Amino acid sequence: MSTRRFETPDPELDLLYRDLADQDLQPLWELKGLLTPTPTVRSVPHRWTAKELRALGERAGHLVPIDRGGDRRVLACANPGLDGAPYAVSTLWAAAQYLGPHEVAPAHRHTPAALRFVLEGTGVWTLVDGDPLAMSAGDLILTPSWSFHEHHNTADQPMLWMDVLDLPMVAALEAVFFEEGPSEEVERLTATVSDSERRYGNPGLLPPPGLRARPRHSPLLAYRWADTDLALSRRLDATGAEFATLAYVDPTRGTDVMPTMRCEAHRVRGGSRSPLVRQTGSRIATVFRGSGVAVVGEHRFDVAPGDILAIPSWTPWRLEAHDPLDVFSTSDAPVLDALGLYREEELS
Ligand code: 1HN
Repeated sequence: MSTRRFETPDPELDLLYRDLADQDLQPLWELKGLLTPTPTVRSVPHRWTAKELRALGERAGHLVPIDRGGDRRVLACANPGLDGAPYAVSTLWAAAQYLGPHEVAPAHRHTPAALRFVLEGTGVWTLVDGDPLAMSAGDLILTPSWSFHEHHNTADQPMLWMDVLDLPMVAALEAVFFEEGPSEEVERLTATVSDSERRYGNPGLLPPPGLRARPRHSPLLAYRWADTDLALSRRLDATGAEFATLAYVDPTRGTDVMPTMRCEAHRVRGGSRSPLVRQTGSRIATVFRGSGVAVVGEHRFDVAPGDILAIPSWTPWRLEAHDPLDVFSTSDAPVLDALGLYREEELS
């Protein structure tokens, strides 16, 4: 590839443009669209239905053994606006992962951070640096940057969950590293309560400051649906509002759970809707319970449990509930916040 050569009818100027191109230089005065009044957004609003994700995951489960799929049986949501890149929105990877009965997705680690939101089932444990985290429907499980993680299914049923990674962001920063886990047999641990939850999962109670771990991410690695459910219903009771959003936070600092991803739980009362808002940064959402409509830009997507939605930057969105609607979402907001680029507005 060579530098773009600009052309003009003025022969002398045209010569200059040729010589500039020879030196891999470009004239700013010919460059269009660098600074736009509002963000240029390549990703488009999109919905992947649970029905298709489940059916196709199941077919892959029969046809593709885990070792053939680079250790994971994952169907990547590829946004139609991103020219075939396996990214759900420009900064986030989102996928459905299908793990069959008694299968193991072996340990590895990478600098892109991941989170899992469990769509259905129970009986899978994710070991994060050896700590066994049980996975059940509605749970949020973190696998922070560079932590070893493997998944093993102890059940006779398959399990399906949504993976979200900051991979496109880390790839853009050219900071992707990857390493296989130890090749010797890892002990397939299970536990009803993880070490992380024993230490950091007690409401309002933490080890004294001097005894706390201080990683860049939340030391609490699992957020259980029963707690989320209770917190959402209490929030609605407390405010009397039609709609509640709660942020999952690092209990030691009150900050986002990981440096690159903000996680939120939303509940809309049956027959109600959330305000129409837009924010800078990209968001992935999935429906956990209920049904309704997700308005994203010009689209009105009917949504059911397990559907995955792409909500691109600066695109107005709202949730409309038929029955009470519970939605999990995650975004790159901590990065925009840290850089002073986060903007949010409510539209009438
Ligand atoms: C990964 O490690 C997992 O551990 C899932 O479950 C999806 C997508 C891209 C790169 C690594 C997992 C992934 C991934």
